[in-house]
Amino acid sequence: MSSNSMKMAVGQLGPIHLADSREAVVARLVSMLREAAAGGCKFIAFPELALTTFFPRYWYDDEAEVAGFYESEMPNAATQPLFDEAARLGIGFYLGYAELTPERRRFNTSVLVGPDGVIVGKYRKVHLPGHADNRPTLPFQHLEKRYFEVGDLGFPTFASQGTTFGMCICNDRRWPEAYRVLAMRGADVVALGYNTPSHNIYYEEPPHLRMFHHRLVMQSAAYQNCIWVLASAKCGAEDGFHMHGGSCIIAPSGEIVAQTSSEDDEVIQHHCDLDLGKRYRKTVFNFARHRRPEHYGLITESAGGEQVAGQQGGTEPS
Ligand code: CDV
Repeated sequence: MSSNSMKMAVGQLGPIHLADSREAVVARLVSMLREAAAGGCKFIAFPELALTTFFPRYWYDDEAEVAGFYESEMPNAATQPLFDEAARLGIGFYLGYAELTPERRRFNTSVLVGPDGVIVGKYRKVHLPGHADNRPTLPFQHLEKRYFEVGDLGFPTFASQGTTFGMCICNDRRWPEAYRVLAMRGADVVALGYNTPSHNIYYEEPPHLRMFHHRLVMQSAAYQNCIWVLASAKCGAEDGFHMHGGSCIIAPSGEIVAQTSSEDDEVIQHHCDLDLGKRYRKTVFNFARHRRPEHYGLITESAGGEQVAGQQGGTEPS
């Protein structure tokens, strides 16, 4: 183990039901924070939208009803005990929540908090899945495109606790561009939270593929970008709507080194060697030596999905 190591944790949340209060959820987060600190951890990653149920599954006609899911300040009265306890114990954390800005803009947001209990940085989810229109015939909805704007902060990284952190949120983890930008900005650790329904409402999908794809994207991203990935689920059945667990810590080798075994509140921990990624960065993934950005322009010029110049063969739509 190199001297440049940090014990880090993932704090998975079991279900949060509509009737559960912020205060009750924060008490659960504080309890996991204490468990991680008692184990010697200096950082813990919590889930996406960690303070409420996954409300984008519900259509609300009445804006006033939706308003109750957002935080207009962070920390606030309900979450202050988590920030205070982090400062008392000297442990940093990642927390996802629904953000309402002073301009009444709404984002799916995460914050990185230092071991002094002060916010170091903020990220707003870029890859919003789902739909914006009402589809009442579905078994449940996925209305992130209705309830949030696309994040406007890009993919920033933050120096904290002797390393460099990046953040992404749930569906972002399926997109290689997110991790690549974070790695190019020097991220050693990427913290991410998620709420992933077990049932795919858009097409028939064997249930085992949900977990397979979840791990596949993060393990390959960890290796290809020489980063630690801390992935934290909110899972189990929220008022009957099931979301998968599978929270894990992934090394820059792409290997899962710790994973949860329940679909409830659970803390996993690992001594992370923060120099491990450097081995790959100096060799197989030495970006400066081997990347060829002159051939990647299309990635930022176009979203894809349409015919593009230079495409060869099979150009007729079938
Ligand atoms: N909260 C999410 O972003 N969930 C998506 C689902 C809809 C596939 C995910 O990528 O897990």
